[in-house]
Amino acid sequence: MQNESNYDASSIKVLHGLEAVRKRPGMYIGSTGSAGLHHLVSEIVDNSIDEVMGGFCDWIRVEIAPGNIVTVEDNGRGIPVDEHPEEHKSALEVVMTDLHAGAKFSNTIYKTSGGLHGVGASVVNALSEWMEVFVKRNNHIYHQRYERGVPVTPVEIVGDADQTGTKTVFKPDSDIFHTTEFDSKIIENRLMELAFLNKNVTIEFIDAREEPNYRKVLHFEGGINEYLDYLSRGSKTVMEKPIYLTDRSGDLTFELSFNYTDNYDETIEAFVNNINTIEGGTHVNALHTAFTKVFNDLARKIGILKKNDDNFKSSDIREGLVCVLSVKVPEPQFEGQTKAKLGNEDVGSALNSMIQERLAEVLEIDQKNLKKILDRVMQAAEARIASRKARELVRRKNALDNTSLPGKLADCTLSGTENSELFIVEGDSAGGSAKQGRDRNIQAILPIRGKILNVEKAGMEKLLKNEQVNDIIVALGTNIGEDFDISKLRYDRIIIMTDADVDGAHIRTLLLTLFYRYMRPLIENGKIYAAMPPLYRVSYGNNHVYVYTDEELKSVVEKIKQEHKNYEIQRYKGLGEMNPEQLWETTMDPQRRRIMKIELEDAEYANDIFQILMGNDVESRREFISRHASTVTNLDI
Ligand code: 0RA
Repeated sequence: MQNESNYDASSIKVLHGLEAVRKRPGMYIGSTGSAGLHHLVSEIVDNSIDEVMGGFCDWIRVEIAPGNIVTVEDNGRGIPVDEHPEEHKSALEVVMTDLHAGAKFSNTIYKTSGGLHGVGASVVNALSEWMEVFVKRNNHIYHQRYERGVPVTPVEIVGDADQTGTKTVFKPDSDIFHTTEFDSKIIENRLMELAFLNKNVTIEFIDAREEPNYRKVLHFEGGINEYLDYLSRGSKTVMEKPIYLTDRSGDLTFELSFNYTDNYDETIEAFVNNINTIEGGTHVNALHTAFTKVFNDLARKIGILKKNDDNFKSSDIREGLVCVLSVKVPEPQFEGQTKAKLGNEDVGSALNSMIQERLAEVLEIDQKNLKKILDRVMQAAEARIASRKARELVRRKNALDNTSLPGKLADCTLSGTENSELFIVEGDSAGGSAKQGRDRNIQAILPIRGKILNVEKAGMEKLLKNEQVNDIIVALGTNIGEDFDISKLRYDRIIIMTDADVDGAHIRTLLLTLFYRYMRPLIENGKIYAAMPPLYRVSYGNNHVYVYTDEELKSVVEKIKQEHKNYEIQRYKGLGEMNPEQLWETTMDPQRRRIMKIELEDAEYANDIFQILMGNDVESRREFISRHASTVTNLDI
């Protein structure tokens, strides 16, 4: 029996609510700019995702039509349409018009409310010029239309259905939003996140404003592991496949996938009930704490950290980390600027112990990946320590004397200008010739001794303590690791000039590894070169010619023979055999010399060799030596 006064009361309440939303839209959706506009779509899609999480739905279609009209359709159970016991109207109408019905009608315990999310379909309805909902349920299609949140038709049956589902169509109100133009990239990105996080759903996205229509089907069988591979695409990963961890404690669940790359920064995508928490929060802090604890414990256990070594710091375990964390929390509290930061302390502590437990369990079994990860973390720790030392050294030197460049450096008068060059020269004698032969305006010379080799056997950390390496760092002026600053670079080009022999190859490998690990932007910006001194000098009659490769030698000799001349070949064993003029002519004169730009792959290769030769992975070293027998003979190990 219809109770009139009750009906009036509920209508007044609804109108009151809609008015509040239209008066202060920012309170409900954050803003009336582009972010708020796109939030409308998320809000409707999230309702369908709730249905996916409940296991009732596996398909969602999102379409943006001309006029920026949005359609969101799913094959869930359909919003209930039967009469609401207290309000005496269809449950559908209550969900679409009553501000507080959203949470009550949510069929998941993982509420998205608390921040800007989960405000419900009624808020989207209130901020739409018009909205229409079609519900397939009980073999019927039910329909209702609203304008600025107010129903303009009753809920009525408009057709037959042999399936269930919900379709919502709406046009954002241009009286409310500064812009009603949707950016399809923003929507597709959000849908892609949802498809990665819910691997059993297929999401179709259509931008029908484009001709022909833009259409994308999003379905990721691999879930967050596939998300992880997507995030690390284009980077070199430490492990072949990501590590996946999951656990539950009461209603709190987590899923985590991670890998490491050789990048300096951390990439972490963290979600709470499918909401991207871009500001982090207690769950992300828990992850960092758990990783740091477990890696330190295991590093001590297997002897990578020795008794007197300091622990790895959180920043060490974060360098190069790529991670997707998805947690489900019954009562999330969202904080921060954009309400995208999780505040629940209890969630943090529970997650911390769950992640520790699962991580330790997996890595104790997977010793191979454990070693790979700890090597990567160790590399970050070494870079941190080295850069602190370099920083101290630079500070100390500056304290003594403002202009205290390394004593061995013969600087150029125009350092810091375009075309200025630093030659890092192997050996004091070649260094001496280079100093005499150079163009002192633009060419600086830093000789380094072959002695640098001795520390190689002790690895990179020791190398960084080496005085000669420190000289290089100070001469370049950029500092290293996290303190690296390319704007401080004192030369336009850095040219490594080594002999074409064993020691030369060694030094080049070391220097390239140093640049690759601690000053990578130098390589990325094309600042590092290798000099290419000639291998031969061929004299004939009163002439001579320098020859840089063995193939060239053949053709040069051939040519001289044809001219029936006598000739003599001198093979250069090292730079030291050339006098200053010869060195200038053949190797240093910008007009005549040959130099080779070092690409990232070259340095990466040097780093691999260094790693294999210096690392504690005996198996790889043995394999490498047998595979590269000839190269290794050259490297003299
Ligand atoms: C609560 C109960 C039931 C369905 C839904 C919510 C529902 C809401 C949305 C919003 C978008 N798509 C949706 N699909 C389903 C049905 C409960 C039942 O059938 O027993």
